[in-house]
Amino acid sequence: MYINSGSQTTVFVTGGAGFIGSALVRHLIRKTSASVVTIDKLTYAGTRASIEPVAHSDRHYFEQADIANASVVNDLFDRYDPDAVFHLAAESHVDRSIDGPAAFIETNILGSYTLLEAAREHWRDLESSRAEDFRFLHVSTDEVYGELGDEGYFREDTPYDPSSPYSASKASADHLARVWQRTYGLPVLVTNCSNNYGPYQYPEKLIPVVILKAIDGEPIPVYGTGENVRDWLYVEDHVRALRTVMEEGTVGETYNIGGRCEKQNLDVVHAICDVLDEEYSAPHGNSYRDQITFVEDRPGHDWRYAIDCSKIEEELGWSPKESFESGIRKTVRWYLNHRDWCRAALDETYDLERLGADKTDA
Ligand code: NAD
Ligand code: TDX
Repeated sequence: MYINSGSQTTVFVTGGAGFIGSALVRHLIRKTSASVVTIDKLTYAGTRASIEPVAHSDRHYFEQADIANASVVNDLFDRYDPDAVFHLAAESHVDRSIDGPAAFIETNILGSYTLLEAAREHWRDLESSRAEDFRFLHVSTDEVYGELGDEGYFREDTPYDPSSPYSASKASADHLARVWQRTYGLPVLVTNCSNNYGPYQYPEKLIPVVILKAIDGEPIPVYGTGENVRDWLYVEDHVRALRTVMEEGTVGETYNIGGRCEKQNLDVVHAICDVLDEEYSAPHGNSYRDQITFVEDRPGHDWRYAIDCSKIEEELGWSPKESFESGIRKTVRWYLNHRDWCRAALDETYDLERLGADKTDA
């Protein structure tokens, strides 16, 4: 399925007003000739400001819609007649899933089911060459595999063993997506990716929380001992991987995507503080590292994630390009230069306080 094929291609991006989705929408508008329909409910995590850079394009359409609403979703398939779906819409924050799992079940499981059914109905009615080219890319996470000890890597055949309501809901959706291919023949592909970072990430995840807490002069919260390990991937590298899998991937297959960039949380926090010390020195002249504060651990906190991404590297020729050092510098600079975007993202319901644990320990 080639997005820049001779005829005009129309793609859906669910969750296109979120962090990764908006990076994908910006990429597709700037680097391809496709028409792009962003479908997003605009929860707390989504904002049209993140797709504003491409909003002027006459190939971009925005639809505020809930993927769990079957009649609305069916109507979108009828009206736009898409050739492909990138499915990213989700409730995505582990800590929020601990406080309130219901929205995760509704969007990640029921929403994915609703979208798969609508896509199946649409695909069944396509004429044969378009039906053959149609693709549904279900975007998921490495968290479905559970946690690793100090050794080993997640591979595509690693058994699922989720630890949080978030990862259990994503695992459930992954199973549904694969089954819609095996049972009904819908041309589904699945990707499981490691932790992303970069511009436009909602300030509830580790990296934007650390940047904003640091420059606000607040304690920087590190869960537990700070020794948990994540495998970090710059968001633009993820977007390239998604396009590669959409265009070159084999239907029915799963591709793990990772940064080959394992870091302990404390090392990530130190790296951010060091860039800030260089680029935005604190008024008191101390290092931002002085603000690091160890707080109560996350319940069910997975110890280590690390992706073996050799399948996508060897079969599809993708590999991560951005180094952590340059990616984190770009990210810190972006947040420093986009305080308005950050302010707009925060409100009376959430203002960088601790989530997913007893509030008295924040
Ligand atoms: P995000 O929270 O920044 O964005 C999610 C978007 O989905 C938001 O714009 C939100 O408004 C929208 N949305 C939520 N519920 C919806 C619904 N019912 N209908 C329509 N839209 C809805 O998330 P993200 O970090 O960009 O993650 C995108 C996808 O990638 C998710 O599926 C996530 O599980 C997956 N993923 C994320 C990471 C990561 O590190 N952030 C890593 C691997 C996989
Ligand atoms: O304030 C914090 N302090 C802290 O120490 C926060 C928000 C997090 N942490 C720790 C917990 C994790 O070990 O940092 C690590 C990263 O935490 P998050 O940014 O919440 O990400 P994580 O839980 O690893 O999940 C992310 O990667 C996989 C995304 O949020 C998921 O959507 C994705 O699927």
